[in-house]
Amino acid sequence: MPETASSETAIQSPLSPELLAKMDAYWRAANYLSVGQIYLKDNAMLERPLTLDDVKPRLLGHWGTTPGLNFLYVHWNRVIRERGLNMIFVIGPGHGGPGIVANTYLEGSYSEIYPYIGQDRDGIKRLFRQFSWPYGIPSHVAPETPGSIHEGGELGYSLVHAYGAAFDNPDLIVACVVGDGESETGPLATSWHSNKFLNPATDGAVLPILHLNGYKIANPTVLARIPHAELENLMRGYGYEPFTLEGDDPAVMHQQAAAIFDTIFDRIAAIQKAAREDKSTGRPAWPMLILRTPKGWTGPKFVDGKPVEGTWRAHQVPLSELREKPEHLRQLDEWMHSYKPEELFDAKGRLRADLAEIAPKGRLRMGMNAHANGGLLLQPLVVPNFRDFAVKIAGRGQQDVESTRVLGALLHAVMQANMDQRNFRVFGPDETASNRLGDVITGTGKRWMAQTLPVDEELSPTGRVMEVLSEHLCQGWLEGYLLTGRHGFFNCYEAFIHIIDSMVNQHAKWLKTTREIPWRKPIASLNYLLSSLVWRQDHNGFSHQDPGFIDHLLNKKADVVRIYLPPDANTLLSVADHCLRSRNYINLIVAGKQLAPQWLPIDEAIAHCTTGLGVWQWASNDEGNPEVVVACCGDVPTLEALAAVTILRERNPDLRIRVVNVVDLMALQPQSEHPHGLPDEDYDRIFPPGVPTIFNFHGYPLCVHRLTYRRHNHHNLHVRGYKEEGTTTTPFDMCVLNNIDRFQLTLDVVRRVPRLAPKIGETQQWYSEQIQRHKLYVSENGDDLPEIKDWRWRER
Ligand SMILES: Cc1ncc(C[n+]2csc(CCOP(=O)(O)OP(=O)(O)O)c2C)c(N)n1
Ligand SMILES: [Mg+2]
Repeated sequence: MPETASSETAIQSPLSPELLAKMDAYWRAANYLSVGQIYLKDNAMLERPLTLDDVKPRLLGHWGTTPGLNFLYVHWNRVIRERGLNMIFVIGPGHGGPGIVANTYLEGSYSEIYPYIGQDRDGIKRLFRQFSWPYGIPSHVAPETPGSIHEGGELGYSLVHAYGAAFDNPDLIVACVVGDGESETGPLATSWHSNKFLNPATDGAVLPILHLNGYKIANPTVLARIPHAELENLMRGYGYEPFTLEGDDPAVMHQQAAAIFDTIFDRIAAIQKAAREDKSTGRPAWPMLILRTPKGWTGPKFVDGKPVEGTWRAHQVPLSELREKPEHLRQLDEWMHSYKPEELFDAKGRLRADLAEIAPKGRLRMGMNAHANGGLLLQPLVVPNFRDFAVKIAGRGQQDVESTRVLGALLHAVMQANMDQRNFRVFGPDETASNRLGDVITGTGKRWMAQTLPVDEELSPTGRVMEVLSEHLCQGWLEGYLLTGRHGFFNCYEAFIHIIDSMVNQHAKWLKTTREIPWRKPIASLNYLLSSLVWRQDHNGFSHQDPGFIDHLLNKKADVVRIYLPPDANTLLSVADHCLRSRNYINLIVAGKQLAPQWLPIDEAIAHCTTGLGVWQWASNDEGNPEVVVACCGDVPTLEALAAVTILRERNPDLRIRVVNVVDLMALQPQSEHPHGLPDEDYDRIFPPGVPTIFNFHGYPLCVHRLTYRRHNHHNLHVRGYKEEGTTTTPFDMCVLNNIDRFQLTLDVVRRVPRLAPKIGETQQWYSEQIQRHKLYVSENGDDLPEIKDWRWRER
């Protein structure tokens, strides 16, 4: 294996002089259009001397990374055309948006999607003007950009998205640019390991390109300042075969790039052939490229006497004081003329035909690749009838079941039913079995391309469950998988899903924006199951107790986010079925994995989930006229609420109690705020004005207040929930510590119902005794009181 291909190929010249000239001209055209987007609102073809009137009032965008991206794009175009490759790009330094917009414009995709940006002088003027302009297009490779599945605004997720796109897409090649600054982020650092999960026989290829332009915004990058051999060894250590391309002389660089890309794509083809035709197994060393070029290549070398090209100063807008310094305007004029636009565009402002012909055609153009508009390729998921997996309810609350285990059986069936389509995967950070979803692994296995030992179970190069101890990888792979038109399911411990808070933000933004872009077709929803919940961390304690992901998602747009807390297995089945079939949402399902009582027969469960919240008549005795509403949301809070109801019945037999359970958290919001919101009239029927509600909630209490603050009777809504009290203790003690326990709820009701005021004193006394008894017992016995552990719901 060569040390680097640059030494091997330096003497090769695969490009004919004509093609070399055309590719260089094409690159110049892309650079010209990129600079134009950043600076100009008029005089797009420089037909008259540049004046300040031609320049945008606010200069916004990023030049530094852009010429490198443009260089890559023209070279990708050549290999796509010559080899008929099915290829998409993922741009880590997505702030190089002008470059990708320029290239999709040059290849014609842009004008086909946005006809008002035509292939003429006016079109170019509009192309320039719209960039970073109010109500125009964003500065990054955004959802608006043809061919993109990745914004690249928040750095770190390029490579993981690329791999997600490549899984189960054997004909697809994903060229992924990783910024050298981006490569310092945690998610990117772990993403290199994705190659231990990519099967060359059944998946596509990812070509990582480390864009080593040496700098970030204001600093050098780590990887640019270690010896080159150390960097190559790092890449070898990650299991890649590194190639290096370094230089700044365009003519030399074009030849070398062409030679290296030929070698690299030959390697990819050979790896795939070996795996697919020769049936060789094992983990190949996939090629990757280290591209070492100056930041801001071909831009101003010096500005105000300071070096710019090849430094961090080239990151954003190198000439930014056009109004204050005439010299800057002159330099801009010189810079733009240096690309010789008159050689690139004809009199009408159209890219010259002999240059246009070197771009791929039709669907092979990266801006038109359907994989980057996954909804176009989306096949509906086959979901077997979930009723077949229902728990038979022999008396409410009389049998204990692990709800997520029941879901695991459904997911297994979903996996089997979609085996031929190969478009469904389950992702999890080493917790799929722990979350009781182990059934889904049976018969499909877990994907693993690294070494296996006899002790291993269910690891397989063809496995369809993806397990790796990186929430970032699970999230990013799933996003890439969904964005390219497939389906998936992410299971995670509740407390640790926060690790990807920021990634889900970005996905939510993507979904929100694509809803407003007609050509982007809906994709499958991103489905989360959070289990191993705050209330049942028997092994782990405080570090594992955090229900705050709910609060995090509540900040997102109402038309993107759905949050469900099914109280038992049958409601979980119904919710999961709905989520798996849905489009363009982020669905959060919060459900426990521990043995827990089961409440609703399947038909009731479906009806309950359909309305999202409702009165449990079988647990109520309000006869349409309650004195108190005991509401609950989440499996453990529901159990405690029902236990409180049985205590209240004994202590106050004539008290009219209504029990309300909430599955769909968003139903609490007014309809004006969320499409799932219950109409005010219905809400008032369930929570009658003037009647106190004691609400027992799975997560932080503020959440419920936030959702209901516009509702009537909000002042009479009293919420119990997690208040950051945790440790390794008994399940019931966790409830006690956070005051969501049955004794507390009983006392709350007595305190809030005016008719029971005379009983407050004695109930307070009773409450203290119960808590004392409980504390003593758990301290001495290390377990909950038998009457608590063995408690069962009793019909009236
Ligand atoms: C996670 C994250 N942190 C910080 C930033 C702010 N930021 C934008 S660009 C940039 C430097 C990126 O450097 P590099 O990846 O090398 O890209 P390039 O040099 O190609 O512009 C930074 C720090 C960001 N976009 N995302
Ligand atoms: Mg950089």
